[in-house]
Amino acid sequence: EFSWTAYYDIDDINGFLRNMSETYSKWSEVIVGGQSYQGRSILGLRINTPGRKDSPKPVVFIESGIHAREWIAPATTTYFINELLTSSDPNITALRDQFDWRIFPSVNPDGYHYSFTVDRFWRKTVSGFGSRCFGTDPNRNWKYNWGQYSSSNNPCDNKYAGSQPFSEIETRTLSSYIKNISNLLAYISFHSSAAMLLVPYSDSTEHINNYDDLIQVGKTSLDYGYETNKEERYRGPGTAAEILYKASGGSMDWVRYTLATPLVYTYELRGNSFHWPPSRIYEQGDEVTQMILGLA
Ligand code: 0X9
Ligand code: ZN
Repeated sequence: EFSWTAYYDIDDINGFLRNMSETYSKWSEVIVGGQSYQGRSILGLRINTPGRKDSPKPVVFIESGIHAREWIAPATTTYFINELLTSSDPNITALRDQFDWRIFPSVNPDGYHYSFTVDRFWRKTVSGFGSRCFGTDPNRNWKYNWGQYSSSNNPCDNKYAGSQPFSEIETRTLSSYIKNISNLLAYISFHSSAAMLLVPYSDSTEHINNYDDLIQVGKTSLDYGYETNKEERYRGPGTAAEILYKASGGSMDWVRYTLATPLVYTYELRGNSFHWPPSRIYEQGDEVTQMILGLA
């Protein structure tokens, strides 16, 4: 039985998605966002309660677990799905009804499985498995200013950007799925464990045209989060270049640049070098739920 007091491998997460889609089949369906090197499907859940027929709801896309070892990201994402579908809190049912949700708990399923079974600190994909060094950092592989900052051209490096932009089937297929979404209002990416909120672009200190709005909305989100955890304030919101480090080839920058999506955020959740006690997944699940409410 799936719960939020333990971490689960990819098959269990996908089982949870299927289960939810069957239990709530009127509102939700399993969606395929792409494919992985080892032949897995990148599964997500679409939640779209009936609205007015002539006006499609704005889409909110949640990308989680692009880095394999950041286990709290998929765990809080499934927690959030569960909240959206089962909560009777009027704030949450209103949140559920407000958007057309596309939620992907684990967009690097091979890497995630590898981090479960072989190497707890695996970050990358597993493409080229069998070579002395293998795997590409999927958050350095997107086709926007590829290979510039915090990126390596050495396959042995944890931040290997790949042989070329979109060399990875995961980023290639997922990006084309995202491109085909109309009405994309918000793109949210979950990582750990820096406890910060990042806005585009990650490789420049320049501020984009709606930077002030992004910061204002982001602050409200962080206020909601702090109200819940009352323990640790996230840094930011700000650009990675200003509050973390310059990095290129990330998903959020590609989405913002290519699709001009108005609201694009990366949350770095809490934790200690990617560890977060399973007994406390609930806390970060509630925190993430509130932070998304704050955004909304
Ligand atoms: O370096 C990263 O990819 C992220 N930090 S992590 O420790 N989780 O690896 C920050 C990414 C911020 N930049 C973009 N999303 N482009
Ligand atoms: Zn990460």
